[in-house]
Amino acid sequence: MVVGTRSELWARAQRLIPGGVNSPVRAMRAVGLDEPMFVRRADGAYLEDADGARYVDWVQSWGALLFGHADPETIEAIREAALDGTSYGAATEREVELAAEIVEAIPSVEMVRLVSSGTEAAMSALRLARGFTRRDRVLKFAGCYHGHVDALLAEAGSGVATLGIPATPGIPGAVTSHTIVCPYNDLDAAAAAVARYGEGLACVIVEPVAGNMGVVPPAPGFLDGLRALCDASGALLVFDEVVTGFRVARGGAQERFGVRPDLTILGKIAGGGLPLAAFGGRADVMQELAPTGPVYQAGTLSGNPLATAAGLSVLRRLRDPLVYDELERRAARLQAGLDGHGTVQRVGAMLTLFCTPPELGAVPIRNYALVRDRADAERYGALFRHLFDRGIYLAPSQFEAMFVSLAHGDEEIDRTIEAVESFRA
Ligand code: HOZ
Repeated sequence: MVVGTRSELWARAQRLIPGGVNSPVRAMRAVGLDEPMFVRRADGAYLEDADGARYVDWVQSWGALLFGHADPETIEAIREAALDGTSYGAATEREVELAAEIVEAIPSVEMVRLVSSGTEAAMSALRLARGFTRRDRVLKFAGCYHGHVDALLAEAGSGVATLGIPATPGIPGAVTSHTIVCPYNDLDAAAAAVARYGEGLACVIVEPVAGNMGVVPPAPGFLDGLRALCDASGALLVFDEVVTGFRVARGGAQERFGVRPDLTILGKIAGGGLPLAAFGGRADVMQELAPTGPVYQAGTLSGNPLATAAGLSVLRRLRDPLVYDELERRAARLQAGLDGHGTVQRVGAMLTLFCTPPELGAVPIRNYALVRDRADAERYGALFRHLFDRGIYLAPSQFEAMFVSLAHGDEEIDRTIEAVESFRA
């Protein structure tokens, strides 16, 4: 089914969809493109656009795909499920199976509820933290992104950072007045905020490895320090593992760094590339949700049969430790090839090549202010276009990550490294 060339689609899209896209970063303006890519199909490590051009895809649906596009096992699981109906809005066996798989994998999760998007999971986890503690305030970190939840868009990463939006109209001041923002990796600032607001603090929410300002690893002691601050103040510690869950380890960043949050937000890989997300954690907190408790949360498509089938087909394969050994090997090979072309920051199978000026060399970037200061978004745009012209697709923003999958072989990795080596800005 061919409906139009990229340019034809772009012309129509702009008349029909605000900005021509359904999520702002996709417009690719930040990397200097006049028209975004329109994807026609994809397989393994490759995307094919509406004009038939093929690209090595380092976005992989923003990290959702660990086995690459159109993975045969996932497709078969979805096909089989679809034959029995696509949505019931009722309880199913597969959602119990998926919940069991998540509880088994993620160290701190005792109970879990399934929803349809990361934003929905973050919004619900925040409500639950507030309902459980009977407190309103939330502490977040600049450059972290937790979906487009009103209270959490303050100094947010991802598309908000890409477009340089300082504050979004449409969010009442009363909503953000409960949001406190600290610099990432700054435990002293977090401690000062907790000392000041601790009694009213419902939760501290953090990406345990930041992925939405580019990849910024947690400094040694940062996550443990947040755990201690929460224990002392009675606030809940919430890890947003939408990106890191099942990626940096089967049990996410909490397994890799050995810190147990009270609540965890999951998405992306958990749904095997279909719209599914989840939030889970301590049983006593989760039991506060309706219908056992008073905190309301609901959704027609929650636990959707196709999404649970896809999620199960992926998560069951992650029990094999070779998956993570192999992801680590491939990501390390990519990192080694990119080192020397900017600042490469990597945790497991996620990394960012920050286009730091050549005269600076590789300099560690530990927070959002340093990302803004040291990473040259113009230079990243030039690198993006250089690679795009050579059939390699990076995230169309400096404030995102490259996601390594098991579909990326040495050939795709080496081709990417060669293309980066040929870039001269
Ligand atoms: N917020 C997503 C990346 N962190 C972008 C999603 C999209 O544009 O599809």
